Amino acid sequence: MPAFKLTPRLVTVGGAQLGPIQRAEKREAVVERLIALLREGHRKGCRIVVFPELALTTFFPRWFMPDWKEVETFFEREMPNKAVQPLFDEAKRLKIGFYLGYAELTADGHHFNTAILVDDTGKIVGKYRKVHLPGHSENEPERPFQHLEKRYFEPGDLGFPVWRSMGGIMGMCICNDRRWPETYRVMGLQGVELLMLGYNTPAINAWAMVHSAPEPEHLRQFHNHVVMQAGAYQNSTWVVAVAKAGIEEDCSLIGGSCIIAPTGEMVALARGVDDELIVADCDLALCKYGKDTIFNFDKHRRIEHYGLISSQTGVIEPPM
Ligand code: ING
Repeated sequence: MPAFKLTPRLVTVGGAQLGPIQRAEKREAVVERLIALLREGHRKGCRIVVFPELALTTFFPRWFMPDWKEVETFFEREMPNKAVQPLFDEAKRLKIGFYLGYAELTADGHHFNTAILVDDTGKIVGKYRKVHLPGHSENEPERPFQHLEKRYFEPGDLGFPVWRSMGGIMGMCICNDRRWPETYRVMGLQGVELLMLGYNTPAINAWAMVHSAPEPEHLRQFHNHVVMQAGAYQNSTWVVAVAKAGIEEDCSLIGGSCIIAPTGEMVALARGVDDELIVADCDLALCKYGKDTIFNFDKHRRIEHYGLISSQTGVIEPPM
């Protein structure tokens, strides 16, 4: 009996981890760092390069800024714009698609934590706005640093779309989204094969510092990876996850950028916490096995029992 042979569908993907972006660093200087990583990706045969969440500025939700004028200095009003255009131009010249996270200020005044997918012809083919916003909305001075995403951003209003582009079915999410199984499943139900995400994850949980026993640091990295390896396996998709890392304005952000196969195995992992490119040949055909067998959703899921997942937000315990 000849072994079943899958025709490979190879896409070489780069994860362009960024080291810290200090508050004073100009967007133009950051874009030069992004272009350097893009060029390294080109040398290594990448067709797609994934950059982190909020990749153009420092992670500004760590500060309480009462003046919205100051907050909005961290947002982009157009995309591309003058500061970012050189990245778009170089990517088009090198025929490389990319995921870019940034803070979006819309023409009608809405604020989102956003990511775009640009294809290898330089066209913006997809946009995603972060759905799961962690942290809090009011200043909590007792914290060593703030996490004011609920103050500075609105929850995403685009859902979890996927796009056919660059040889596969591509999906995006951002940072905290990766901790919620619903994120992967909604894209899994659309056949996602390559799920890209960026993250900025503090090494310590500021809330725990004040309200409970601080979480041991090693759990940060464990939780970072376990949720994505599970999401990749349970939806038979590649996951490319890219950190902004290092000590940013005295706040330590974890690294751990990685590329995870549809089997859940990690095939590339960043070593440091600075600008660093990881690369993997992602065979999208590998997704087929899981989608056709163990996670053949149409064959095995029993949605008549899943109602609570989308009809109930919080926990309702059984009566005492
Ligand atoms: N950062 C963090 C993340 O979800 C966080 C916030 C850290 C939540 C640790 C829970 C535990 O990775 C962002 N930007 O979402």
